[in-house]
Amino acid sequence: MSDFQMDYGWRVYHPNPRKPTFRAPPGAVDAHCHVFGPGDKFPYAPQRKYTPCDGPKEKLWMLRDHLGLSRNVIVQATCHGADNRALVDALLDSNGMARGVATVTRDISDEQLQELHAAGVRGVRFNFVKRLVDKLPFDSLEEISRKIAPLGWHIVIYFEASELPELYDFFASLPTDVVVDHMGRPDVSKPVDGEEFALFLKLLGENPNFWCKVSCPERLSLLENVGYGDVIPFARTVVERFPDRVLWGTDWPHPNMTSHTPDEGDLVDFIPHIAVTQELQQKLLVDNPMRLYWPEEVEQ
Ligand code: 0GY
Repeated sequence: MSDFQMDYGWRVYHPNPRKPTFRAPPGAVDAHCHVFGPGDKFPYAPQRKYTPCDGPKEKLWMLRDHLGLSRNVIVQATCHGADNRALVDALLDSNGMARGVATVTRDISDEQLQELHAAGVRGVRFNFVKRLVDKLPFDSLEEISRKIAPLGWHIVIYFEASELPELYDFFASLPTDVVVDHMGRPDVSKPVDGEEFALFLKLLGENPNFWCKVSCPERLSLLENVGYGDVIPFARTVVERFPDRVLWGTDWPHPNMTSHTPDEGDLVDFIPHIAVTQELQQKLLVDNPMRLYWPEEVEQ
């Protein structure tokens, strides 16, 4: 029994997601998901902004198989701070079928970075979403960027669309590959060809080192049904304009969702609406994530 009590109103992930209709191509990667705890083994960080339900690795592997996917990229969530033990534990249990994105502090040593690399970590995450983290100074992030660059790692950034004008130059200055979570969280009530999303497309267009996760329609949609139709034009635009730099993920176990409990079957069935040909689906689900996370298995 864990000492941690999940927050009041926290939505536990779906107990019984349906089998998707869409069959992912062989070797498909869920490139954005998390493990939470379990809290009695891997305590949540004292400075966390929320206490989740446990989301252990065994459940993640079961979900992967149920959805017809093959691999995972596990992203360190803020509730674990810079304590990557639950992440590393999952990576080591994955038989090489999971890679990780860690959170680190500026004082991390080269030896600690090497240990994370050996476990399967290939990137760090910088989080700019104010409800999730206290602000970190740019010089700290720059120092971390310099330390991880020689390992060939990339930086995952998470921010809200309204923050992009202020962060744009900093992002463009990052020295590694950069992966944007959830399309930079567009406000999908605004037009897809409007000013706000244009700035995001400009960021991707001007910086060939930038990749984008076309993930989280369940977070971005303002509709009550789960087809997430209002997100489709945004995700489809990114997939069609940058087919070789897009990734997809479930975001299991869906931290901080309040509107509904996503069924991952619906999330998989969203894919053919945003990647409408087999060629685009192959790039989104297999070729791109393999190039970024398992390059040694890909013929260059
Ligand atoms: C996500 C989204 C969220 C949370 C985190 O690290 C986190 O705590 O990323 C969110 O609340 O929007 O990608 O998991």
